[in-house]
Amino acid sequence: MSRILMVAAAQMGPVARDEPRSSTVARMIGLMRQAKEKGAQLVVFPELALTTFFPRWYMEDAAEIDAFFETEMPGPESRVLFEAAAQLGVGFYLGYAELVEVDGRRHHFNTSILVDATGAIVGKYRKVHLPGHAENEPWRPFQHLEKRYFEPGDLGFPVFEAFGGTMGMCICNDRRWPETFRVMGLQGVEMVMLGYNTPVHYPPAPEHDHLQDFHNHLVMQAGAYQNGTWMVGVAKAGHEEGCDLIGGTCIIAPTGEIVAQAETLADEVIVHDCDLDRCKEIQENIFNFGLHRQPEHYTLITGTKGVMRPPPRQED
Ligand code: CDT
Repeated sequence: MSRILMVAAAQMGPVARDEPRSSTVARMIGLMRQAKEKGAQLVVFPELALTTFFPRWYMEDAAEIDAFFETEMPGPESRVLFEAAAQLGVGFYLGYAELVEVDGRRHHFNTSILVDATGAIVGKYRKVHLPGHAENEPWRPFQHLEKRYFEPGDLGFPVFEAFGGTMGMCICNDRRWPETFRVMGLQGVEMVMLGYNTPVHYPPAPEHDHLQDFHNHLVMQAGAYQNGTWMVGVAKAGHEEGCDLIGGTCIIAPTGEIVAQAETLADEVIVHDCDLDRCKEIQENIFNFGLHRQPEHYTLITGTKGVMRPPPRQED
């Protein structure tokens, strides 16, 4: 039986701070319809897709911050997205800001969910690698306050049997960390979905601004190849509230090759027929983990957070 999954990457152009969620969701339903017309069974949306990328602003007022978060999913404004998906018979990956209360404590996460073609949530991931800083840094032209507004995800990197394969999720900065992919690779992942908001300008090292698109593809192509998995990376792109975000939305084969790529910085759908069995080309050969990995030599990776340099050499 063929395991071909037609996936759509639904890049979004900018979302203004005052754009109502109803308008953003209507744009997403439009993208979903385009994807369906092209034959897609699964549509991948960006990180924090329902709102502007709010960590660029320093805020202290809890109500102002919480207005960017969803307390239920589907919620009042996102329910129509679920209904449209079920009506079209397509699944989707959605990134959003999640606010949950557990044992009287409120938790804020940068979250993604996987929804099947009936509109049922079949997987959830909470972003583990939160970039940026926690306090206002006025020297920056814009802030990146993910460490202020979110806590690190508490679900690890689970994979889900859905859409005829083994599906994994991660979010934006996670793609820069090989550990993200390897933990899913060790669970036999066959397609990793990821949404991102990546500014062109990186204030701590502006000399790397011209490399943002290169680094975006470099890490996703490496993650795909080194784990023999399909990869779908989806941008929120363009000039959003004075900040330029990279595009480069793409679908990557298990060989690491980009097989489809967006051409604009606006709302745009690209698709590809992904043969999930092609993962075997890599997973059963060059990266046959069971045959070739030597985990006894990798203990530093889970035992240490920062760099552990060797002790200084003793002079005789
Ligand atoms: N959203 C997100 O994680 N963005 C980061 C920006 C660079 S770190 C300030 C990224 O890794 O793309």
